[in-house]
Amino acid sequence: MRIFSGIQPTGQKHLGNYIGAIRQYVEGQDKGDPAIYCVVDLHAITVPYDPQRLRSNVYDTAAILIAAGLDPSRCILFRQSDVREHTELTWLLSSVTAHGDLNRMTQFKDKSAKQRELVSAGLYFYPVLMAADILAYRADMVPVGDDQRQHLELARDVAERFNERFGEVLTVPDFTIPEVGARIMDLQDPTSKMSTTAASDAGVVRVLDPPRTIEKRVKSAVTDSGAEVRRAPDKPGVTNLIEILSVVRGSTPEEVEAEFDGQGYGTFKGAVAEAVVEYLAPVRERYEALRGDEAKLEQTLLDGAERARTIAAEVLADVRDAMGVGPAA
Ligand code: AQP
Repeated sequence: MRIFSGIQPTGQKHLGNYIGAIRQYVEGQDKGDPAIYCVVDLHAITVPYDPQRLRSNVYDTAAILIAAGLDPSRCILFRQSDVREHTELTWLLSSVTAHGDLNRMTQFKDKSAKQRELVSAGLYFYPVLMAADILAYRADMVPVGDDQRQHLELARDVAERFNERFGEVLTVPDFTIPEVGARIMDLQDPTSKMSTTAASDAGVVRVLDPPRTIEKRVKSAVTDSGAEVRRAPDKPGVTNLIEILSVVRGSTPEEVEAEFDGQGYGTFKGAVAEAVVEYLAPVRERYEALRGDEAKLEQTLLDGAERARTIAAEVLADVRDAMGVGPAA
């Protein structure tokens, strides 16, 4: 089974990225044939960004992934822009992507509403580039968080439409969304997902935050006026904390509810804070060591790109041939 997923080099990754996606990447690396993970710098340029920081953010993200447990000798880890087949395939796939489908993408609607100056065409085309990322490797399985569901459905539609029109060239990918922790919510506004571009940092825990910051943010998480530690639609804050604790402990939400039955929110939040600090501490320590050696990170990404390109180039040749683009094969 071929696994593929991409992650943006935007700032520091947060607990939602870690639980929803990075954790799945690590679990998948020995199941994938191969497992391919990509730091998607070309996606990051669709909103305003600092060119000086983009390269360094790519190293930050690569170091977080390796610190989390990705082993570049057991998977392929690379930078998206190093494999130019992604951009060519984006254009080729645009001819089988429905304009109306792109208009329906909620991420585009949300992100374009936040732009003060330019809403770039790149932001609109983001889902086509994402489809190309996946389809360039004939990926069978894509691990993502819940917010990417709509983009994944689009990638499937694009592959199906391509195959109907040009023959069975592309693999229609499935996606895996974790049962628990697919949508980690903002600690201060638990009706919104934890997000890189949140208006305030107060509800966001970053993977590299110092223990004291994590503790403070978790302990001041918004809960509700009740006192029961149980999941319910009208208790989004407590539900979110129960999910977080069950993931970081490797237990079930039911076990967490049973353990804290009859105890107040204070005790519960203290336990969540402690568990999250413990969960992220080894990642932060390993990160510090890895991030110091930029040349090694660069070499890792280049080696990964070379391996990725071998696969993508073959798929591109098949796509061009099927579409009648370029000389006959
Ligand atoms: N809150 C979340 N809970 C669970 N999974 C999440 N993901 C993102 N937020 C949550 C998953 O993380 C992976 C990488 O996401 P990305 O590359 O889109 O990274 P990002 O843009 O820095 O993360 P955000 O927070 O999603 O940024 P905004 O909200 O600003 O666009 C994906 O698999 C995603 O599902």
